[in-house]
Amino acid sequence: MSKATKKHQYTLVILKPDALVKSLTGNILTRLSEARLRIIGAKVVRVSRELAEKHYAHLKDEPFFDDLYNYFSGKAYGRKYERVLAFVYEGEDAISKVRKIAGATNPLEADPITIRGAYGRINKKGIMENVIHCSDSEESAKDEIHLWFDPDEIIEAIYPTKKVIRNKCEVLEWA
Ligand code: IDP
Ligand code: MG
Repeated sequence: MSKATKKHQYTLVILKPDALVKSLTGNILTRLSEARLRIIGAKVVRVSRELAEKHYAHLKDEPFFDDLYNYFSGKAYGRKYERVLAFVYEGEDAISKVRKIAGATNPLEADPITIRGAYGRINKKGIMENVIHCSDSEESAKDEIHLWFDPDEIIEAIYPTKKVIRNKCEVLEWA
């Protein structure tokens, strides 16, 4: 790809509960580090139904959404795994680079050398347990980062913010 077509982008990466169950955190972060991107936000999150419905708004009305929520929230694996790790990565062509390393949505169709191809599976309920989420476009990256992170949880001001008063304290919110 020529230099002129490269785009500076942000992308949301989530290590889903199956990544934690399979003890893949270090492995996945190492693979992602090969893309030469920078982490500008990182945290552990318990996924509420509300957050899952907003994050997967395009799947909310699917008959498998309850099972998808059970998986994505980690409830399927018990209390110890009711969490995900969320990251914001920044860099040239961040979205396509991470999607390439992650692989196709369906782990059975994903290239075996990708994260999903190597570690994903389809569970008994038919849900694609594919280990990692990554934004698929600049528009969805922006929406997802707004949904998952507050401005002061990201090391750089990447989108417009506004100051508001909450409990007598001045805090930053997305504008
Ligand atoms: P993506 O994660 O590759 O962006 P999406 O279509 O946004 O793919 O789906 C979100 C997640 O929902 C998938 O990663 C997978 O875990 C699950 N999923 C999507 N479609 C299906 C399906 O048809 N059957 C079972 N699980 C699905
Ligand atoms: Mg998606």
